[in-house]
Amino acid sequence: MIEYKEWRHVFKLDPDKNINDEDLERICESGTDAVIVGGTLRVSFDNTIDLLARIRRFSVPCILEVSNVEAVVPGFDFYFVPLVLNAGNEYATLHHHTEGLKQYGSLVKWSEVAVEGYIIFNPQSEVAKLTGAKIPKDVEDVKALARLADQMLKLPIVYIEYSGAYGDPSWVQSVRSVIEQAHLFYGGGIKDGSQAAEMAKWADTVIVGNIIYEDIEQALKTVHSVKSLT
Ligand code: 1GP
Repeated sequence: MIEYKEWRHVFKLDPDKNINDEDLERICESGTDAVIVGGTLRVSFDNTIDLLARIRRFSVPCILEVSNVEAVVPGFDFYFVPLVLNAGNEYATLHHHTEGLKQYGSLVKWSEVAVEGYIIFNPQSEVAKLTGAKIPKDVEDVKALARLADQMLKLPIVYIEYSGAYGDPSWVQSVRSVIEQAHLFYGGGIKDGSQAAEMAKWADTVIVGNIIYEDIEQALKTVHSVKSLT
């Protein structure tokens, strides 16, 4: 069983992006709590299984965030299934989840799966475009979505997704203030240790993605700055 509720810091690697062996080793051996494999575009079975095989040389827990049914690969330690709460197109109907269950429903080990209640904030992000996300306009929108995930749907995880843009810490604080049981992930635009630490004040776990590919040294510094918080 993966104890994701104890994680403070996670790296997210995108199967569609290139990372050399040395950088991958530094990420996996950085002291981060886990590595999530996930992306929005061009995530396939082949590029996902390739990345899993490379990460498996290290002992870090490795989790698949399922982006599409074709890219479901067995052999990960755990699976996160995003459910976009502010989707505005067919993603709001859970059509893709139902199609996935038609193919894999009888095979899934449910003790290895958790659903993430995604709230998408960055309108420029690929995931916002893909899901036609209705971006929260004010703090009341934000709190309502957090309560939808936490209290109405009782999802185990709320994921504040700013992918590609650094978010507003006061909105993360607002989500924190209404959550009663869910574990809170924050991801988006973290470029250095101080930003990671700022979001870690309110989020249970901060997720660091793009900066891995842009500035590996800064990416690595986020681990210590989050882990050294009391
Ligand atoms: C993306 O939340 C993660 O799904 C991390 O975002 O890539 O902007 O760090 P960044």
